[in-house]
Amino acid sequence: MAEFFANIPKIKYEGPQSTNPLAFKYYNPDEVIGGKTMKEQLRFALSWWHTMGGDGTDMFGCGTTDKTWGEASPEARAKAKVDAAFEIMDKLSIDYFCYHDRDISPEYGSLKETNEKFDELIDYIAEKMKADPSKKLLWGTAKCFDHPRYMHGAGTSPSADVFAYAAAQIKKAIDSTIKLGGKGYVFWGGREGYETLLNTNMGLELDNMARLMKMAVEYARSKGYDGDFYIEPKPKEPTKHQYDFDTATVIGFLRKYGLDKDFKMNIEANHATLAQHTFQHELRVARDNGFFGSIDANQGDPLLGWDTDQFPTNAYDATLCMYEVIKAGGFTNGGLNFDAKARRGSYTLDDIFYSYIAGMDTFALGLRAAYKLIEDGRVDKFVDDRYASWNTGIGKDIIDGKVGFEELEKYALEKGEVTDSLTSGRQEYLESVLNQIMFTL
Ligand code: XUL
Ligand code: CO
Repeated sequence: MAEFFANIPKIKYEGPQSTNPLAFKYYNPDEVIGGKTMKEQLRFALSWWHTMGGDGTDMFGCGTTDKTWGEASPEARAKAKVDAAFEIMDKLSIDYFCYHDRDISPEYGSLKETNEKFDELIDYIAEKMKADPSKKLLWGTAKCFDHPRYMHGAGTSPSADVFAYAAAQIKKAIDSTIKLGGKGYVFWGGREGYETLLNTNMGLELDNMARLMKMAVEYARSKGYDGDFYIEPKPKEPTKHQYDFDTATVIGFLRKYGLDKDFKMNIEANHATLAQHTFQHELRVARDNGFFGSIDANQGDPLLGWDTDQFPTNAYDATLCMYEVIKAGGFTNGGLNFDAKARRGSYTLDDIFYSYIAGMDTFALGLRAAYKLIEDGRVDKFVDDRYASWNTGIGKDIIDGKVGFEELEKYALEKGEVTDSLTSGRQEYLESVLNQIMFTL
């Protein structure tokens, strides 16, 4: 089989002093941190759409990277993509991958033909996985937002025919996920939202979105699927308003429709910032409510208001992310999927390796720093102490449900002014502790 990256060696860990651009400085896959190897803790995944298909095309110009993998026909190209993907994963020591159905194999003349060709490719991937069992599917999904039929949405389309078509497509994508042993299935509502309420029955659209998800769960469970379903929140883009706005909104939706036992969150950093939240905020909301699942690791640009899907290089954000992941008990079925693409100007195929190394090292750094932050204990202790008034006395009585408004009024009248009960928030001090941890790793 042709080697696509003959000039790229298997990427090794050389440590923080290394200046070799094709080496890991922080990611040492088999090093044990917090009782597990870094590989087990981080569960890195390759995103098929960006890495194997994304060629730099944007609204202002054509692609800058050749992602044809040397093949002109769609069938041969799809197969070459599989070979190239497995070579990339092998050279980077990435164990997982994620895909949309159409990333694996494009649409052909009819759904029947599309499905047949898709099945062939899934069989081919299954063979490759058999030959190298270290490679696993993190999650699958269906691309129900690309084709013109989905211009008004898929599950939220005003057309019942489109809903049915989407259901058929999702059924097939679930079948493929099960076949490849995936333990995750993602719903990112590509066009599940609206442009104007003047033409939109929002109530019906949300009910229908829930109906589609319920059918997906019933179908997958009937086929023995015991993995997780994820919703990936995003507030806008492509539609003006996306229904899965942010984690809190999605949790409300899942609880309303009784989907909360089957679904967790797939949180993407750049989607968090588009919703005017920090990445850590979204993870915290998920963790506190028992919905932490998986992560799309990337970052946006604070000066731009769209989804730039940059490779994550902000070590502070990665540290606070991994802090939340550790506090959530680590990944179970989820992982860190690089839903990220090299900038249009980083156009060589070798840039795939430079950008993954950058992203993987950033999260390895984040993992190391997060454990250090927890072991150091100053931040956690500060937070515990800040809320100490809830452990005894009136605070405990409130938590235990022993007092109501009458008792609290009596307490306040007797106590008098309470400003003296407060302590400083010490934000600057805590930020300096984080700096100290980051720079003395
Ligand atoms: C789009 C996005 C998607 C999902 C999968 O912003 O993040 O690629 O991750 O559909
Ligand atoms: Co994503």
